Amino acid sequence: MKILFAIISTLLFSMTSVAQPAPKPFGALPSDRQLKWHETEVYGLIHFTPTTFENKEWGYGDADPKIFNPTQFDAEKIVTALKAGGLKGVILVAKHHDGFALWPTQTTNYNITASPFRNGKGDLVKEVEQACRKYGLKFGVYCSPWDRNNPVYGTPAYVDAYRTQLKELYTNYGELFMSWHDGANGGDGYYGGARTTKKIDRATYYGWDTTWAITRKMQPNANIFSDIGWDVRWVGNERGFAAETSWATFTPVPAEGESKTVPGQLDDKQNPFGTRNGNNWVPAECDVPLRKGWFYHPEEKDKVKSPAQLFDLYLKSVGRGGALDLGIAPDTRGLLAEEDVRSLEGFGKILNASFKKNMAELATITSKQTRGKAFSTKNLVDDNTKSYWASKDDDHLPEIVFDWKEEVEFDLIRLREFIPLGQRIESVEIASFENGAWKKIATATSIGAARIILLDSPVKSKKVKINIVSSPVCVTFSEIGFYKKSEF
Ligand code: FUL
Repeated sequence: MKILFAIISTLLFSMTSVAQPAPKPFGALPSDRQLKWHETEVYGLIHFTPTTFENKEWGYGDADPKIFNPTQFDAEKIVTALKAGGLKGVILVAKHHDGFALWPTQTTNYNITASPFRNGKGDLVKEVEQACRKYGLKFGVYCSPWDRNNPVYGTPAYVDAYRTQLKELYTNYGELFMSWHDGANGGDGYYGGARTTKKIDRATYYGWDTTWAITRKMQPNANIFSDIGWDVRWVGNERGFAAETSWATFTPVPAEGESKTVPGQLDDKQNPFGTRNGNNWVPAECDVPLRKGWFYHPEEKDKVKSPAQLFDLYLKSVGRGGALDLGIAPDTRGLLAEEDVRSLEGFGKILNASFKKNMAELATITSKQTRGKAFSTKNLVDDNTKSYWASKDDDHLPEIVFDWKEEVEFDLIRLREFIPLGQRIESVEIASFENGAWKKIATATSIGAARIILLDSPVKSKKVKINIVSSPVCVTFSEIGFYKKSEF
């Protein structure tokens, strides 16, 4: 008996010890902070300052703080409307180019306490932050480096003040998921009454390395956004979409005649595409206003994007491995206009209904190249991005087959790689078995965190296969899903 027990345990031990280890990581990898950012997918960027009351896009920096008087401002109403739209985070423009700080900063008198808002005792950053915490949305800040109000803009004293502003924002508003730094820099402005033009040297003036070291230290989970990264890159347009092939890895290209890339000084033609085998993991954020402009303008009432347009942008941003950052513009009451609320709600409904049910859950899923039990095809449909299917080391071009008892109808296919091991797949092909033969229905490149394919028309099928066409290493998938797009 003892001997039998010993044999069995030796056998079991040798079986587990030969179990396949995880694939080796490939290329640049995401940090934990970036992995959390990928889960956010859609978030809002709120622009609301005296510029709203001036009906402008860029305040000159000379607006009287008294015009900032949103008598019905209600952060919870705004945040709940965003939540209904499926947004999972909010970035508040705490200071735009006009220099007006929405919190009681020590660095300038040009701030919320000089306005009638809450009788000069308000802190709008706090109100939005608290509403986000209450309704479970992540919170982040945008603090414009360009400041058209500050008299010392252009001197080292301003850079100190800017860093102090960031420190205040990093200290008093809990954990931030993003620190957003726009690229508009220097030019004409009020500058304390000088009404002049100030030019700065983008390469050296702000000392971004020093500033972002502060971000890392004080807010280690905040993703730093700028046109070059560090964590998240600008997609290269403000229309809300990435290129069809958009790699999460990126090596920024210096502007012509420059040897170094610094924010505001790069050749951004590469940004929509990323860089295959780039030096760092820097996925694209696709920013676009819900209306025409970033700020509210009453005359743009009929320029609110429809739920269908938003869903299209979702497919071209999140569905291309990036995120959608939607500009939200409260009106002078301090509320979202009715048409904005309706559109967000419609978008949220399409999202929810479209991705409610993964039809792959009903299929028998097989692959000859499965790496081992721990990497089973079951992991493709368990709704858990931490588990994944993987192929064996030598199987770079595996095939996965989905068999259904009953015919299914779908027009959306969502693929997710297990990105902690890198962006491995170069291209895939998807085919449906029809009348005794495989018929190609889709191809895709650059999978990464998510690749969503919308077919030209719905496919009805009982058998579908996905095969990798090109990959330099064995591959992983944390999800494969088949869905039917819902109409609004
Ligand atoms: C740009 C700014 O110039 C716009 O006003 C807006 O804030 C947009 C999101 O970023 O750099």
